[in-house]
Amino acid sequence: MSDRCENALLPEHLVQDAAAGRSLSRSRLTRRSFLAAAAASALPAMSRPAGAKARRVPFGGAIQIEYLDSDPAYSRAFLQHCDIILPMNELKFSSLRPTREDFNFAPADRLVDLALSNGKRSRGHTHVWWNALPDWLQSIGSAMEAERELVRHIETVMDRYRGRLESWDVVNEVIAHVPTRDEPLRDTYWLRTMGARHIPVAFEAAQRADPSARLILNDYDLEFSGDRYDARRAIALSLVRQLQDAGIRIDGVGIQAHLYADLKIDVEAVARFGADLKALGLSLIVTELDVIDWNIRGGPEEQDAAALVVVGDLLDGIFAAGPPDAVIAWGITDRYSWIPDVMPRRDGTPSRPLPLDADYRPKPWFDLIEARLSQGV
Ligand code: 9MR
Repeated sequence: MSDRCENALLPEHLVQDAAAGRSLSRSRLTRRSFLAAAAASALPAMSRPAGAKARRVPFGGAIQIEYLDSDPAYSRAFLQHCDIILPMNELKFSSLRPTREDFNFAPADRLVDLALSNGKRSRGHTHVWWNALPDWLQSIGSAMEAERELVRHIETVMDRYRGRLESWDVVNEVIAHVPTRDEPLRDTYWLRTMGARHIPVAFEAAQRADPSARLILNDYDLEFSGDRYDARRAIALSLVRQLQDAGIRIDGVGIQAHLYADLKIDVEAVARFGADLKALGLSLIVTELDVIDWNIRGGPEEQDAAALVVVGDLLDGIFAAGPPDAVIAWGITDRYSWIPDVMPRRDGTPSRPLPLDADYRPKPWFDLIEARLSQGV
């Protein structure tokens, strides 16, 4: 890795770009969500388009291995509703690398095989993350040794799944939660040990290992209204530009879309973000869609109504710059989700984060997604 890359990702460059990001040209957009929502809610609750093939933009879901055997309806729901099925946790560093010597591919293999043997597609999540790191890795303090381990990891994993995982979240959540001028990037093991150059190093290794995979920078809180979100979007754009300036390929940005139902999506800013990325040759992909309804008062009807607005607004922003690579939910049914564990509803009633409810019935917002993905606009 050249010095150029190292310098190109110094924080001050990021911050300069972050400020410039706010004056980017505004793209025109139409607000379709309410019309589409009205049309969608006229559909009978159980009706689904004939199947995945009818969609112009693929829909996917992240699957958890722990429920495959205990709940047969679970995998059936993924097979019925998804074009893309990806392992939620089994391709993370700590799952694949319980020890330094060994790679534990069996659980990920099972999920990727489930997808591909049923004519579905799959993708990889994720190489570089601050979380899910084994202790043995975090005890490595030398930059050179950490880089060797990172590159070996990416090369081995992508080599194994070459041609089978169509895209990879090469880096996940590298932007600071609350970015500042001095600290635009998140304080992680990788940043502390290797500096910001772990980002170009990871993308370069990924490109070498599987040139056919689309390489994605994935992050959260890229869709709401407010300075913190503006800054996070600007830093994402800055990272893309800096990678490109250093001659390193990046194909898209993943908007995780863990959507707080009580926050306002900045539809125009998302549209502008998508347009700016498009101008750089990149696309958007929605990677971890679910709805956080902990602050929504009332019952299922109010929860689903709030979810419909926030999902509709997100789709308006995303589609304004053209169809995304895919829309992927972080699960499929309310029966299994991380949200009630981490952000339970204040009144103790069940959360409703996912496209299907706990009895596998589609929500109105899933009908809206179906409509938009089928139309492709
Ligand atoms: O939903 C995932 C949960 O099952 C895991 O225990 C956790 C730690 O590996 O990761 C969760 O998924 C996260 C994803 O990998 C990155 N974005 C935030 C997701 C929710 O925490």
